[in-house]
Amino acid sequence: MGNGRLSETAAEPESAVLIAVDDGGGTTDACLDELSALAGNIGIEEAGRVTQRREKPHPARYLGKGRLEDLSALVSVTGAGVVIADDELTNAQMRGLAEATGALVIDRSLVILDIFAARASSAEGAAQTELARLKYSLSRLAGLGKSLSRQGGGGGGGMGARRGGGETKLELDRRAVRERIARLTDEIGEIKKRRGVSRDRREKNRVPLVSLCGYTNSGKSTLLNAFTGADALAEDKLFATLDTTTRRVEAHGFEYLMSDTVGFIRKLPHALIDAFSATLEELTFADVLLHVVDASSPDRVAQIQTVKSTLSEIGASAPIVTVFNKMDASPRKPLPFDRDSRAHVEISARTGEGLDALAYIVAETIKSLRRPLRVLIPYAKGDLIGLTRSRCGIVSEQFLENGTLLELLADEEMSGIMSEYIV
Ligand SMILES: Nc1nc2c(ncn2[C@@H]2O[C@H](COP(=O)(O)OP(=O)(O)OP(=O)(O)O)[C@@H](O)[C@H]2O)c(=O)[nH]1
Ligand SMILES: [Mg+2]
Repeated sequence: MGNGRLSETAAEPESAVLIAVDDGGGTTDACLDELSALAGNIGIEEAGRVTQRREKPHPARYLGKGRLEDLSALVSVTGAGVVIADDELTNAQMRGLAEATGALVIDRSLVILDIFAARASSAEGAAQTELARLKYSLSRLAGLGKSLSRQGGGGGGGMGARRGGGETKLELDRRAVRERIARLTDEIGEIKKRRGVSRDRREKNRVPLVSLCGYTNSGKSTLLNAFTGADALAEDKLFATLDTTTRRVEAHGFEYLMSDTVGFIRKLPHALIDAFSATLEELTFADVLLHVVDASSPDRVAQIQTVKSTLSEIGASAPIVTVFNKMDASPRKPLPFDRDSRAHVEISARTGEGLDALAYIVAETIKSLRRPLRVLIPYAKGDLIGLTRSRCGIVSEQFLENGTLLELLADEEMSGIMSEYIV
């Protein structure tokens, strides 16, 4: 499919008016600053902003009538060719905004999808990104038929509308999109299967997995590089990393894997979370999550919240260690406190400050992890049974001829003590 990105199709630098609904949560400015940076990543400059205080977006126009008139005026005064909404728009809202302003109307999700498309370099990243874009556009194509025949293909409406030219073409598009979605879903399923195999191997070898997670641009890749001597791409760009890089680490008598993957952002499009399941799954199999926070960001509290809710959305539930990064950039004190976090550590991935402390905390956290174990303890070792009862979680207990068969959850130390009885 001709899947032209916004950044490719713009003949010259575009400028855009950003619009947002302010629900009174106090984060609208930060959201729009971020949207402005996102747009900048695909070559669209901010021409101005229109916000409106209301509980939720208007169903047909996103903004209320009066603010919509202000928006139209600002679009014509600035000559902006694009309007970008901070929330994912419905077809009706895109249509309403396009009719009122005459501009190309897009939303935050489409901008993020476009950045992902520009960054995807591996086959896996490309497949997942394309799947996300198709899922996004399919939901729009589905509702666009009527409006397009009425508008003759003009006006806004994102990728679907810009390419669409009538119902027959749309029907074809829709079928082609569905077929491609099916093929990509198979491809990604294969990737997952392969991953599953290597994960099984890892489980057998009992090498713990420590996964970096965090807001985009918080310094995850820089940390992986500083910590393990890896050469993962680290850049002052949103979503520099779309793939997973994993490195083996040996520190404080422990061996573990550390992996770096895609960062999060507020309002991450659902189509992306769906499509990136193969990559994000890595986080759900982690034994420890290192939550990397850009301590120098004025937006850090909201960023921590976003990361935590995204983690719970994808089902990642391992113990969290909060890593306050960029401490060299004189962050404001006191640092925010996350009550769900096991430990906090302050570092600078850039200068290397605090990395020893981090290595120590990771080792301590791994030591405290309980892993499933099956042991057969001879009846003569009654004292060991007693120790097991007090120190481990017992899942099941069976009295056999030659001893007690236990399924239990044991930490590192207890696993060592019982190593000779493992069955
Ligand atoms: N001052 C300072 N800058 C840092 C530090 N760590 C990372 N950075 C900078 O922050 C920017 C982002 O770093 P990355 O490591 O690419 O961040 P990331 O979390 O991997 O970002 P994505 O992959 O885009 O989600 C880069 O310009 C880094 O040089 C730090 O400790 N101090
Ligand atoms: Mg990165």
